[in-house]
Amino acid sequence: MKKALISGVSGQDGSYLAEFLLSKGYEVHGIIRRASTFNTARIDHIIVDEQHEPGAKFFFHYGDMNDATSLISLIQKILPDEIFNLAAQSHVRVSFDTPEYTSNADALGTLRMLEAIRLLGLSDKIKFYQASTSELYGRVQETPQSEKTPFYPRSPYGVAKLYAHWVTKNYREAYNLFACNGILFNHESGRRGETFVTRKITRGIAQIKAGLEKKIYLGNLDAKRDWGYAPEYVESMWQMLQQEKADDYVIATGQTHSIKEFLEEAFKYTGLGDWQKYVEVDPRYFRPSEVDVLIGDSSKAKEELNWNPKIEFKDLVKIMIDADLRKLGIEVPGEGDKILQEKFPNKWWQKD
Ligand code: NAP
Ligand code: G4F
Repeated sequence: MKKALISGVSGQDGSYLAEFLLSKGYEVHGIIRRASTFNTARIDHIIVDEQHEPGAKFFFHYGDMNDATSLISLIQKILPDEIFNLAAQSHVRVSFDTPEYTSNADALGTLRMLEAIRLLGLSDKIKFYQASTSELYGRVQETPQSEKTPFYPRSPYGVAKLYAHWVTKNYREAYNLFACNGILFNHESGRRGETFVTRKITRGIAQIKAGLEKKIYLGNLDAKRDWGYAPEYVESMWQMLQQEKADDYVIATGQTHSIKEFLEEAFKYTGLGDWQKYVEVDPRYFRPSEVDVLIGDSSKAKEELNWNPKIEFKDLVKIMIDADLRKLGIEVPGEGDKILQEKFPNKWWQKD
């Protein structure tokens, strides 16, 4: 049985990836950091009471990207076949407020993980996945962005992830570690963090419908993103580590839409009418330097990994709205559910 170690297992991607690997028969170990409140809501359904049961396949461990010893001892104890490094301070706006913390966790944290593998003499035994990002393209140097496009990050988060990207590549070249960078464009779901723009909108709409809120306060509505569906994106992470040779891949839909378009689609779907009645721009959410437009070219992943996303922009909006309405016990239009049933008859994740 293969063993995987996932940092950031309590996050959107980590929780889906854990479920995906369990469906593939892996023994899955996740790193969780200590918090003053419960932070396992996204994985509670896979933890259940099996943690100490014979035959259990999912285990979590306390650790932190800012604590090298915790990473070394976990890797030594678990001896995973594959490590997925997904832990990060992943909020771009917040990285302007906590640049040092973000750099420590996202840049040096990746180095700590790589050094742990090397110092334990496991460079030829472990495969390593790094959660790289389209934020590296920042002020874009060409359109669409591919693995060959030069980087120009625009935030402390982007700069920290640039270091992580290059140090991963360096350990591949210097120590022959099987290490891949997945350059993933934005991907969303019902599990998306509540302060990212798509989820802020879909959750805000559900709250308005429930009579709990009257308005949604947002920042720059003109930015454009290449948004895909998270479960499909985590599958690509695993696919990268199953190749003959380690490499870097862009994962994207190849379509781009503005925040305004997201609002239009979302309000139309829920029948609330004109979004402008419910949305106010609050400059607090502007960024000191913005990434205006991202659109990815994932032809390499299509060709080499056979990775083809099924969920398009309009589907994604409906899936996310259905999920947020359901969470508040409100009647769900159900088109999102139908799309999921049609496109993923054998879906491996248990909740959206
Ligand atoms: P997320 O929901 O914010 O999850 C981040 C995870 O990292 C959480 O489990 C968080 O723990 C953990 N974490 C944060 N700081 C940590 C630390 N110091 N030590 C240990 N764990 C820590 O992010 P996501 O959307 O799943 O993204 C996963 C990864 O992909 C991130 O590295 C992100 O930067 C990258 N990425 C995301 C996207 C996207 O569109 N989603 C695109 C490209 C790249 P808590 O639950 O305790 O906060
Ligand atoms: O949803 P966002 O915060 O995502 P962003 O900045 O693109 O970053 C996400 O995707 C990256 C991949 O490219 C990941 F690496 C990163 O970890 C994260 O998952 O913002 C998207 C856009 C931005 O242009 C932002 O200015 O939406 C704009 N926006 C407008 N109003 C807002 C808001 N963003 C947030 N978070 N909150 C707002 O109220």
